Amino acid sequence: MDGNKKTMATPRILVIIPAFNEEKSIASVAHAAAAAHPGIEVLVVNDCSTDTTAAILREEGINHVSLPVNLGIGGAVQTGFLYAWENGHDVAVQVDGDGQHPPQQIGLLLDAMSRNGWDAVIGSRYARGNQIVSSLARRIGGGVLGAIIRLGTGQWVSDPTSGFRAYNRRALEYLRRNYPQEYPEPICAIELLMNGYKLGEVPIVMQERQHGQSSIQGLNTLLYMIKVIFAIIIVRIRRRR
Ligand SMILES: Nc1nc2c(ncn2[C@@H]2O[C@H](COP(=O)(O)OP(=O)(O)O)[C@@H](O)[C@H]2O)c(=O)[nH]1
Ligand SMILES: [Mg+2]
Repeated sequence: MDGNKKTMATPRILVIIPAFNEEKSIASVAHAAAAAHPGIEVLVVNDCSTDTTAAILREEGINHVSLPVNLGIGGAVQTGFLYAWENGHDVAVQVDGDGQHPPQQIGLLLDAMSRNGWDAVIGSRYARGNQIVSSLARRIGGGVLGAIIRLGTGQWVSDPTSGFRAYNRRALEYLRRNYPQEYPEPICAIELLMNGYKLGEVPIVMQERQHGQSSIQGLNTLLYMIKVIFAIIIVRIRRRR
C-alpha cells in the first residue's frame, strides 16, 4: 500500500531479466534496460545457464544472481520479485533475456500503469493497432487462452503469454509469495484479477526471437491451455473456501 504513494515521487524501478542460455543477447538487453528510464536498476536472474551467460554477466559488471539449479521461468522471475520486494523497489518490470522485448518500450508500460492506477500491466503484441509478430499456433493458443481468462475473470486479456510486464509494489507483495512455477504468465494474470488487483494492457511491438528456442511450441501450446484451465478452477476453489 505505502508503495503506491511512494510511486508518485521518484519510483525505484527494477528490471528483472530471466536468462537461461542467453549468451548472445543478455549483455545488450541488460545494457539497454539500464538506459531505458531514469533511475532504473537491473537484475538478471541467471537460471543455471550452461553457456557463457554467467561469465558475460560478470565481465560486463551487470547486477545479477545465479541460481544454483534451473528453476525455470517461474522460479527465476519470482526470485526477481523477492529481490525487488526486499530492496524496496516500487515497480518491477519483467523483460525477456532473448531480446524480444525492446527495453525502450519500458516507459510505455510505466506510463500506462501510473496513468490508469493499475497494479500490473502487460505489454501486448495483439492490442489494437499492433503489428503481429508470432507464430499462427501461438496466436490461436493465445486467443483461446484469452477467451478462457475472460470466462474465468470477466476481463479480456489480448496477450496472456506476454512476458513483457510491470508490477507495482502492491502486486509484488502478492507475487513474491505466489507465483506459478510453470506457465506463469497467464496464470499470474488470472490470479491477480481474481484477487482484486487491477491489470491492464498496453500495445507494444515485440521482436522475433533472434537466437535459441521459445519455450512455447507445438504440443506445449495445448498443455499450456489445459494447465491454465486447471489453474482457474483451482483459484476458484481456493477462493470459495
Ligand atoms: N526456455 C527457458 N527459458 C528460461 C528458463 N529460465 C529462465 N528463462 C528465461 O525466460 C525468458 C522467457 O523464455 P522464452 O523461451 O523466451 O519464452 P517465450 O518468449 O514466451 O517464448 C527468457 O529470457 C529465458 O532466458 C528456462 O528454464 N527455460
Ligand atoms: Mg522470449
